[in-house]
Amino acid sequence: MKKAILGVAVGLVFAGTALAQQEIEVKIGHVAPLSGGQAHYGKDNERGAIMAIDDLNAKNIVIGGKKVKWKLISEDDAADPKQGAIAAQKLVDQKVNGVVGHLNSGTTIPASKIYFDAGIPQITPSATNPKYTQQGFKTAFRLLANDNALGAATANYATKTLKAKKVAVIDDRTAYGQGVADIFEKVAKQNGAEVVSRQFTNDKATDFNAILTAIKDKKPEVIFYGGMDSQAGPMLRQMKQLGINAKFMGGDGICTVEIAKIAGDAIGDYVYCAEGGSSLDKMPKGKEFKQRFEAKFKDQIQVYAPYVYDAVMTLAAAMQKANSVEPAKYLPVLAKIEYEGVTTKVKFDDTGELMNAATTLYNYPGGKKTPIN
Ligand code: ABU
Repeated sequence: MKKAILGVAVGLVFAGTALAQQEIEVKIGHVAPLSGGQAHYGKDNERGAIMAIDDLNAKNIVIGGKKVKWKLISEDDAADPKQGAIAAQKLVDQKVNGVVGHLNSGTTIPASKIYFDAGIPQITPSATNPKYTQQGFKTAFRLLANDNALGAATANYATKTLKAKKVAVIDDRTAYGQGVADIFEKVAKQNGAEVVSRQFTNDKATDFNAILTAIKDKKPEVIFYGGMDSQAGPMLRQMKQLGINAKFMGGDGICTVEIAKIAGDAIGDYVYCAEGGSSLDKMPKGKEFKQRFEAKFKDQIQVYAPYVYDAVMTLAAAMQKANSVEPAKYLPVLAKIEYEGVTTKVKFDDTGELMNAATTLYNYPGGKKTPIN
């Protein structure tokens, strides 16, 4: 009798060991600014990734005959290109299976060389500078429209719908801010507008009185700002104090819920921004995602969380289809993937850009981010 019990116990131990051997851990790297003035964007992105990882773990996915345990490894690059490269190397050293990020173009572009050299697939859910996919890196993918679309959409709206003849342009000298401002300027000029002033600042600045005073004298009907909400918010307040009543426009970097808080009573329907995807209401699974996100985090989506969610899910879908979590094996499958995401049907062109990416314009009547197309 004792022998039989011992036999069963030994059998259970072996079975347990065998089961444990049947599990693999898949590491998804995520990089965004989790500290500094852009931490609210980074936290939002990280939440999108957490939600995806939790959903994947709830599905008991088996790849290559082994049950997968999905693990998020989240790094802070503080929106700084040097810290971005350090974070990328850390993820490579930890042998992550794929990367979602970085958030900023200024960190995503230099980091993409590190992932390319390591053969690790990378999907950015938010960096919009076109150069990212123009480097010939087969590991680089983007899940939303780039600055060519955002700059053109805002310039066309300014000149064709708002009928602006005189515009001023400011940028924060980052890869994103300067890039999107350059495209706005080019398209506005093509449409016959005069760029009466071109000014720049940086992504840490809070005092814009000198450049706004210079712009005020030129009487533009529209001021375009290439940069993030952490500068656009105080800039709007200072515009109001100086009595500048031009319309204010920007790309997706200012298209947050947070800008209404930062700008206070200087936000309104004269503030416009362009985002590289559909509005939540028009996304295939946007409404459900919004509900689940708000219930889970007791907070609103800032801007990119649904794209981050889709980026993680797209990597996972490619691994499942390839029946392998090895980057070299699933990368060719990822390049050809067709995945029905929250934000859109994900399919990449030969350079890694999202095909058929939508662009949505918003403004802020009463401080509420509201789609206008
Ligand atoms: N797309 C705007 C914010 C992120 C970036 O491209 O730098």
